[in-house]
Amino acid sequence: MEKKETHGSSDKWAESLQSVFDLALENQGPERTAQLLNKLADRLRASQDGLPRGFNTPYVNTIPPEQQPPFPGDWQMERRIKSYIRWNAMAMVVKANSTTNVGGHISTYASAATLYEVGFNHFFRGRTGNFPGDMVYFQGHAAPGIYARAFLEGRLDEKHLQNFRQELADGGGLSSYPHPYLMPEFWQFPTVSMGLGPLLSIYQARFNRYLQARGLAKWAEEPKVWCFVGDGESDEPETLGSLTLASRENLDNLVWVVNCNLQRLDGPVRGNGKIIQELEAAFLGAGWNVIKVIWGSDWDELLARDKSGLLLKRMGEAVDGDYQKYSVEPGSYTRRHFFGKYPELLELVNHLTDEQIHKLLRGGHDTRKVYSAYQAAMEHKGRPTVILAKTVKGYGLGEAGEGRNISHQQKKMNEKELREFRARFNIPISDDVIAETPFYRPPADSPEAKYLLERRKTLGGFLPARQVNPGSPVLDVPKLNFFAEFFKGSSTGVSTTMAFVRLISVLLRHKGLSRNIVPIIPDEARTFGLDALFKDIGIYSSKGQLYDPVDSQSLLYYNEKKDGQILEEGITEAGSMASFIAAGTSYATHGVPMAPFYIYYSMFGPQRVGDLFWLAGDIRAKGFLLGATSGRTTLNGEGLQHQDGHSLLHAGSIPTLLAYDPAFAYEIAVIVADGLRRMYAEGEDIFYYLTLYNENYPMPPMPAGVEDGILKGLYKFKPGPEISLAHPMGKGGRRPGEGSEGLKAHIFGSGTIINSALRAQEILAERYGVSVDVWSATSYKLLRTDALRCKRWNMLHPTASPKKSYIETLLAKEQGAFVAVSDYMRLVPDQIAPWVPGGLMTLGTDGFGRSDTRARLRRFFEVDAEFTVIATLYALAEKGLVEREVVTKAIKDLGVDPEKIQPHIV
Ligand SMILES: Cc1ncc(C[n+]2csc(CCOP(=O)(O)OP(=O)(O)O)c2C)c(N)n1
Ligand SMILES: [Mg+2]
Repeated sequence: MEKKETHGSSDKWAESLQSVFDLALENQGPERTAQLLNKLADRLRASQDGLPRGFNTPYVNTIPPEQQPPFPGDWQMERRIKSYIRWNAMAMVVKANSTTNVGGHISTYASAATLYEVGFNHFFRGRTGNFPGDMVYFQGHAAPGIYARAFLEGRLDEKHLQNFRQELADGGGLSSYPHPYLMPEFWQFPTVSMGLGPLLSIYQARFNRYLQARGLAKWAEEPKVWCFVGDGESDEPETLGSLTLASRENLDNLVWVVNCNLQRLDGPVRGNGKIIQELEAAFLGAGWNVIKVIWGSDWDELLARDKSGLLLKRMGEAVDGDYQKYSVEPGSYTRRHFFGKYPELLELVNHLTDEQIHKLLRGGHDTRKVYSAYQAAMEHKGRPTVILAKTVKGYGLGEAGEGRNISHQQKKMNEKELREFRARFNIPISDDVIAETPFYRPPADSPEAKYLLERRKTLGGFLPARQVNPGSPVLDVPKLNFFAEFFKGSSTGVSTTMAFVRLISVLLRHKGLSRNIVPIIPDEARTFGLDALFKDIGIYSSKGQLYDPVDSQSLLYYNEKKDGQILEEGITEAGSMASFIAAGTSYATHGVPMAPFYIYYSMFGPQRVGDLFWLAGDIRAKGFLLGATSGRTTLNGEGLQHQDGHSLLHAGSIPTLLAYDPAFAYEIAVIVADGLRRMYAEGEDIFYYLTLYNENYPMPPMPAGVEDGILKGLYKFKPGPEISLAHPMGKGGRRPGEGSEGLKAHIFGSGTIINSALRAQEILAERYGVSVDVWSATSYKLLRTDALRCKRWNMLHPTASPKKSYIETLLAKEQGAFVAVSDYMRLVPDQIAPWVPGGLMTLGTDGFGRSDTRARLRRFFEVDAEFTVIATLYALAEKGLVEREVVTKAIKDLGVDPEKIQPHIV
């Protein structure tokens, strides 16, 4: 009785507050009313410590039962199909681990099965005609479930499943996770490096809009980008880092489903809190449409009878650690500890047995609840949607790992556990074979097989499927002579960065290619001089330009346009890489090849977002990465954090990335022209990394016949002079009786530091009587790869006539000492040392950078002309070709302090 009164009076309170609210709204307007409400809410929070500060709604489903749309499918049929998939997903992991220890995950898919199956049966659309298909980012560790479905669909056979995680087995196998590089006709998006899938999905959805705005993609219905995210994965900064881009850009073509099974690998995601509430606040704050799917249908009736709001209160009180426990313990535990906290709640569940309490479903396992959420997400306009679905990790595994902290690592099941699993999901497998965990596929003429295929047919075909149509347009790429102006050279000083900017503006005038170029910049256009493009091609902005830019009178004004071509990403190298990847894979995802040119501070490339570089290789992205302000000594003034002397090592580690360190404008032109040809005319799945420097110097004309050498990594740029034997050093330096030919050496220079080599060439000729050939080493990585290829072949064909690598052939007849100098660590040129006749003396910029001028930095790092001279003389002395005293004298003459600090610390 008393309870009723309280309840009744709280209704009255609600009515009074409502009428005051209505009055305020009418008289004061929405803005002032909001201010007043905020003030009051602040007072309330101040008086009640612990009240959520952010945006939160109660811990119940966002969509009340009365607003659920009717479920259009046959849910029992779908349950059976899902059960078979569950079984096969489990069986493939258990089987693989019965004979090997290759690992795999059972519990992730077990918790997500309904989330995926509702998508497969009702929402995910395949590629048809102009429609590129919905783009679905599957949680990497859920891969067994996706394979198991493809098996039921008849796309994979038993052999594939049998060889899960055994790709090198006879006949091939399935890759552990989604890797387009390994399964190029199946997986579209790599996701297993957690956080990257969510980030990529935002930029993919944005890139879809970009393509459409520029008239490069047309579709009757817009594809949706679906991204499945782990609740533990939400701790990765990449996951939540770009949420506001999605809302700012009104990406209602984007749907995230966060599988909130409350667990990650080691234990609970938020044992002492609630991950769903925490994420809700973050997403609402970021402007997303949030749909919570917490409770299954069984709870509807309980909530409807909860007039006092106590159940709601209890739901809000219990923390995730409690909820995890309820999934593991029997129903009696939940009755006692969850409902039992308030006697009224015990009454509420009086009619339920312990078994029924244990089976009260979580929202993410309820097909109808999940369907309602997806349908609402499909219909939502104006904002991206996130669905926060509560599930149980390892759902259905029972004692083998349901809800347990070890669930994630569970890979084996004993016979008893297998029997329980079979019984729970009604899998038609007999006792005599169950221990072998056989796969089960319903016969082709069974209602399940027909239903499954019919659903996919209606939705436009299978998924995931990566398709590169042989007929998809290749680009009309420019021929080499299109770049003629770069081959002439220029007497005025320009940097390779300026040369590149010039090159891209020339490319933007090429009829066949111009529209497909995507310049990408993370707020550095003005640093690199790319602001010259603002006016001509504009910066993409879905809103156009709603204001008059302050610099509208200037030539380089900040020009935003709805069909702008530049992706100016702001200060996010990760976001820019995500755009690079979306653009660089557009040939596959959209059948529209795009050529991204992403230019950035080289130090903030692979060092900052290296995993995205790696992923770009996996996903077979094409395009050009341009590490500008490259080199440890060329970027003067900046210092330790900005001066890059090692990105070429990172780049060298990515198998399909061609890494170049060009010195001259014509080299850039040759490399870009060939890259465009290989990627966009020949269809090779490779991408390019070029260093660009910001030091100005005259660009020489291209010597004849060097194109091949530029592309392969080394060519002779400037042969040394004939040295008269009358030169004082000609005799004085050389050891007596060492023959009559002049002293000879070779210096390999890269990037801007080739100038140290060229100055050293002069000094060595004039003062020391050494004739030096200066070579431009454009790619040590490519030289090494080629040399290794030959060496390996020779090892495996020991009696055949040995193959000679490019570098060996090139240097076979060269005499004297070999020295390499670059603005990168010594390890970069050291890569080719084994194939250089007589070894390679390397100079490089090992160590932390410093703020200073170029000249001082080069002396400090020992890559200036003087050090190059000393190194060359020393290399000659080591070969016994000059006296050691000559080196000592040079050190003195050239003003080098032999006791100077060594930049390389350890
Ligand atoms: C960047 C990165 N760090 C660590 C891992 C290793 N890892 C794989 S799964 C996992 C736990 C996943 O938890 P959650 O995101 O909640 O997914 P669930 O399996 O629970 O659905 C971890 C730590 C990874 N794959 N990527
Ligand atoms: Mg989890």
